[in-house]
Amino acid sequence: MSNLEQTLSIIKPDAVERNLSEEIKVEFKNKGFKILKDKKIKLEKHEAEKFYQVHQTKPFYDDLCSYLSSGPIVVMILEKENAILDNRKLMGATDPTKADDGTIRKKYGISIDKNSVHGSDSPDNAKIEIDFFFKD
Ligand code: IDP
Ligand code: MG
Repeated sequence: MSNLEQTLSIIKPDAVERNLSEEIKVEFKNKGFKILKDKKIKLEKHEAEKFYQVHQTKPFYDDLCSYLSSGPIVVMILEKENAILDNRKLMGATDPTKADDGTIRKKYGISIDKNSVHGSDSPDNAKIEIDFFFKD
């Protein structure tokens, strides 16, 4: 059965600042993802707080929101069969030191907070996150 999905991907400040955006886009394209929309933006802290509100009870929430709003990011809608799970696989584990070889976080991630990419974790969140950035 076909399961064409869209997911929200973010290239985080640590990767944008190291000029890795184009290289990371190639990683997605090489795995069959179509980049339907993309834009480079900078979030205000209150916007990052809204985006990450599911994490608001976590001890790292404030640092996480400061970090995501610390510099430009690239947000993208990726499309592919099983895009949500396949993007999570391509990203690798949250902590780059635990990520498998060949994953984006293993290759580019610096630390658990500066882990270079975000990807939606479920169909519901993919819709919410795509709307967050691309609803006109
Ligand atoms: P994910 O990005 O792999 O989905 P989540 O658990 O949703 O991971 O956490 C969101 C983001 O919060 C992570 O990408 C990472 O940047 C940050 N984060 C997660 N756990 C920790 C932690 O224990 N310390 C610091 N930052 C963390
Ligand atoms: Mg997550």
